[in-house]
Amino acid sequence: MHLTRMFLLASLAVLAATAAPAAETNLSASTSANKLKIGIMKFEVDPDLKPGLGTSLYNILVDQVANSAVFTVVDWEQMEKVQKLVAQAQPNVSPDDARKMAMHQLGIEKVYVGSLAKLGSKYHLSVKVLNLDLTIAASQKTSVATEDDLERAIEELAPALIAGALPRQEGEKYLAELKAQKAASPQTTVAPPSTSGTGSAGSAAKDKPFVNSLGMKFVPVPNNKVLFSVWETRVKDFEAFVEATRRDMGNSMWVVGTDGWKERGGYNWQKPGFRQTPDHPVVGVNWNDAVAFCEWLTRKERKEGKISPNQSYRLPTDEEWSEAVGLHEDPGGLPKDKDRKIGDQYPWGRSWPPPRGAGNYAGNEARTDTWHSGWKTIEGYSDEYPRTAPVGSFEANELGLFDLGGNAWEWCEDWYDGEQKGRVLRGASWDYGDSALLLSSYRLRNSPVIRSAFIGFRCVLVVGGASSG
Ligand SMILES: [Ca+2]
Ligand SMILES: [Ca+2]
Repeated sequence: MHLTRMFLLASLAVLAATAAPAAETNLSASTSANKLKIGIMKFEVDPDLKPGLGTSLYNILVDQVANSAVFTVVDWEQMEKVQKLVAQAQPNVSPDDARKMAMHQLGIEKVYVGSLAKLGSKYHLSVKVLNLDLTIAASQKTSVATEDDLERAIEELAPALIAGALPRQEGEKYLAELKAQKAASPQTTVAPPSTSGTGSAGSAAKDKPFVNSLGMKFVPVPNNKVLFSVWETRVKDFEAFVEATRRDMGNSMWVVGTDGWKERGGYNWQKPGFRQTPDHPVVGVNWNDAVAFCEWLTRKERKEGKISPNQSYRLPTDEEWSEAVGLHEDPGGLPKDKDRKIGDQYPWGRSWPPPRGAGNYAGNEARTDTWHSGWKTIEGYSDEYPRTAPVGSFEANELGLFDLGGNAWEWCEDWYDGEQKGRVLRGASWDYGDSALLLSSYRLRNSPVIRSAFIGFRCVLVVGGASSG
């Protein structure tokens, strides 16, 4: 018991130490070198509302607050991690006290807590700014008639919320400056969705893909209402997102070494332990990062008129991914129930070992000086890439999709099972060489907060007015 407690306290110290230095009180928000540190908690959402709705609103608020350049943002994952450690180390403290202590440890001065409920036919959105002692510093509320109005609603609340977390005079100054800025630069007119060039989203075909603002290409998949990105999301695509949103991508992730796979400090998506060019698949992104990328891209391209208001990016569902890889499974049911059920189909066909050029898996080439010697590689197979390969280095499948099998594991939207602890990943990756795990029907599951050098993602574009599943 004693040891556990000591470990927890030590972990807490490490977490607090890795956070940026604590903000000083009464600092001026205009001195960017010494920005106020603010925490943003996950939104509390009525359980009967659409899953993911709260996360979308949370991500928009994070974007807005980060883009205001007034605060340093600490996300809910880190807040909750520290809060949990406090609670474990000191089981007698109340949840409120644990939150206060977590805020203190992280050097946070204010925290946003949001909630969303549906009463009658209206959606009620409320966001409060809490002080370090959890008293309310400011609060904003609004009601809207439809789910589609919520994004705009939180965007409209954001300036008041940002001002509300600042000392009063600075808040007023911030709002006045924002108003002046808006008056000086009238909104650019929104062009209608592009229908020229290589094809609009509505008429995309294998030989006429829809090309989005980042140069990602999308093609249809039979029995699907979505277009699939032909590639895994690339480093350069993800870089545009991180630059625009200043998302905190952390400084530790799972990487392979001679001692196996471990979470190690000093690594992130830009530095996963091997060389990545802009055209390599981004790895070291957790499920939440991938979802935030899709939501950012949706907002960006709707504003630009690149996609229409009823089109959106998201992760593929488990069922959609199966169709993309040519696996026709019975509809419905949990991914767990379909795991390895079709036992003779691989992304390249039915043969084992894979034929030459089947994809980027762990062949003999993977055994480099940072490889764990106990890790399996495929007997009788090798490709040119010991780690990730630039997207599209291998042949596309018959739908025109590259690297569904191999290269990077791909996050899907679904939970693996009813426990709702792990999200589904499909397709295996550069470090996998076990025949059972390379099956098209194999499902890996992982916590949505795990960042690893073998995990990336692929986006789909929802076209038309159909709602997602
Ligand atoms: Ca390889
Ligand atoms: Ca892949």
